[in-house]
Amino acid sequence: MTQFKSVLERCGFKTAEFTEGSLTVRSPIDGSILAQLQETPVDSMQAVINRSHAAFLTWRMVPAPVRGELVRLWGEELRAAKQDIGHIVSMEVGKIVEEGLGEVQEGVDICEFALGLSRQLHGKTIASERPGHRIMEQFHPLGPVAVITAFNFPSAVFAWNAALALVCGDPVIFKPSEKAPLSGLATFKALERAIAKFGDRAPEGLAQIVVGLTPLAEALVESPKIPLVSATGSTRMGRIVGPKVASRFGKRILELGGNNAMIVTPAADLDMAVRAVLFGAVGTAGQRCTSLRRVIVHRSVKDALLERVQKAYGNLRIGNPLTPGNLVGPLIDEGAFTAMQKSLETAQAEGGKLLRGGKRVLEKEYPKGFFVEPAIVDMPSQTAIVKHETFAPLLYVLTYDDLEEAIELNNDVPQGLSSCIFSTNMQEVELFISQAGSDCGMANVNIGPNGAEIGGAFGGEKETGGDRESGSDAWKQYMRRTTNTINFSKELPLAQGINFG
Ligand code: UN1
Repeated sequence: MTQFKSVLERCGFKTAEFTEGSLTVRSPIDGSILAQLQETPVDSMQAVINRSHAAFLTWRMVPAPVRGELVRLWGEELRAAKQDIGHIVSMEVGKIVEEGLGEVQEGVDICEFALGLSRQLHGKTIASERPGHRIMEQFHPLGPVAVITAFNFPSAVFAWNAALALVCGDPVIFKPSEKAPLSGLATFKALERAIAKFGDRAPEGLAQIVVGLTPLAEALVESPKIPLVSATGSTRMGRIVGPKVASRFGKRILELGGNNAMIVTPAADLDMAVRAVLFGAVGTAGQRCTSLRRVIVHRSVKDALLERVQKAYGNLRIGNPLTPGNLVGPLIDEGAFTAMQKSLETAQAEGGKLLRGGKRVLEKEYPKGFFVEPAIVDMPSQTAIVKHETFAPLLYVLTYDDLEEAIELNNDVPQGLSSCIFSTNMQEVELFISQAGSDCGMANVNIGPNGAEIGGAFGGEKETGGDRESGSDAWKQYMRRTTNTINFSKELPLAQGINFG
């Protein structure tokens, strides 16, 4: 515990900040109290939002490449604090050390991406049909951006959003999950240090964090002064946030549930597929929105694949995520464990055969830690429970005979985040990534559904929300586009050939 205190202190926490508040933060490893955080009063939210708006009026006038300098500094701070923030992520969320560090690395990467982007926020020049006219578009800063994140990526998802928002000229208000506010705070404090180094070019209130429960998020979602709300979490949450933001004509980025599948064809390299199944279904204890939930395997290779997968599962080390060599940490809380048990029961009632796993382990050592054996269930068909996202290491196996059928199964779920195919047959691969193939936001070939790089656009279709964040041109959502038609002739011709008097 004293060691953890010194990690927090190195990350910039003052003792009173993590010892005197009303919000209890516990470690999922052993249930111990990590911090008592002060909560942001709900009645201060209007002031927070007003400060952000005032900061916007200054920040939008700072040239974008200068704004890029701020995210460069943030990236440096994250690099320097990588071990400490990664450790906090492990303690607070139960990720193994490698994955805690990987999460901070995503923050570093997006800062570098955003730095380059700060010189490339450009629109197009478009040919006009009228003589002596030119059409061009500009991207202008949008306004304050609210970033509401989930427990499972408490550091990276804030960084994805904030790095882009800041170079785009937008202030940010961050509401981390109440289940993992410490990792968010540590990431935010790195940004504060960068802002301090950046100096008075950064207006007061450029980046703010609010710590507490749902009413804080509600204030952000409902405020017409927040033109963009970026929210990551469950589909249930998205169904509340989406319509509320839409009713005031705000923009939103929703990153909701996933139900990600892997198709394994007779032409697959099975060794590679097994490794991808392992990281996909078991990594982060199955608590990524991109975690592998379904394997759709060709009947002819099913036994061979399952034999190898089961063998690999047998070698998994479950335990304290801070101990090197352990690959599976605890679930976030008891609720997650109960939900997994319920899904396992339902799956078996729907005809599934439990091949292995599902039991709670290490109960004696960690009476308050919910460690579980990753489960595999062989399903006779894609029943109701398989279409439901269970946020735990629970993998369903489905069998197919021809590829069209496998693609149909891949698509026949309400969620549309990520998907993948393992095949060395180019016809199978091309079909899977074609318009007649996977309907997901991400369709991978010979890699698993999870662990995306920040360079690509991240997000999915259907109940996943339909939006994109991180790389590619996701930045455009953090800006407003103006189309400018400029007449440099001495005439006033109308478009569409209209003659008006
Ligand atoms: C999430 O689970 O909310 O692709 C995000 C991945 C990570 C991000 C996951 N880069 O698995």
